[in-house]
Amino acid sequence: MQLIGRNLSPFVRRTAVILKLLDLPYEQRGLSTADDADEIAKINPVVRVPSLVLESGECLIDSNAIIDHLMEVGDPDHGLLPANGAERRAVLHLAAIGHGVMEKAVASSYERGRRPKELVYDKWVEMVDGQTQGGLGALEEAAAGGDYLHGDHLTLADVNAVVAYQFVGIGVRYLLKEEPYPALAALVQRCNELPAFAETVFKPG
Ligand SMILES: N[C@@H](CCC(=O)N[C@@H](CS)C(=O)NCC(=O)O)C(=O)O
Repeated sequence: MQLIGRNLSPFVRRTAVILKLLDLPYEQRGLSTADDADEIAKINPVVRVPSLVLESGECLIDSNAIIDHLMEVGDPDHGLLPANGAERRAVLHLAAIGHGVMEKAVASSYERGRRPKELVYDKWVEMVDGQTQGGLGALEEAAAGGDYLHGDHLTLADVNAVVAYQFVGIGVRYLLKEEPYPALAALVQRCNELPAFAETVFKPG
């Protein structure tokens, strides 16, 4: 399988973490939407990352669809995502908050980083930063309740939370300045001792 995109993207990184946690072999093609739009367009008409090209040649786009497939083929015991019922809903709920934090943090960094300064809409930045903080606050509350966000082992919820927090540390660093999410920061530190997280940390250059 070929994963398209760089781990700077939280959506790409969370996909890479899941691939590694499930021991699914893959190679990564580190294309960036800013520099390699023409190449990415050949794979995904919406020109976004991640995409996952399967051995069959099929191409999956969007990290949610990709991870849905990876769980189907690689997580038969439902370790990362419970099979059904309240447990599954709880993990998906927390995972969606983590994914939402990624989306809002990416929106904030695009608004500030990709526009000429005079065209940055400060009110919009304030709004998406507030949404990012709202999500991080909810994840902090869940992280403060135990070693994992939900239950007694690592799930998709933890993967998303860790990747989202670390992306905020890159793209919206000022939101973490006074270390306002200590339990989440501790979860990040613990998870980063696992190879799946450590090996996917974005390294510029
Ligand atoms: N919902 C998508 C979001 C993917 C996404 O926004 N990726 C960013 C990179 S961080 C991207 O491709 N941005 C370029 C664009 O949207 O134009 C997912 O979960 O995969």
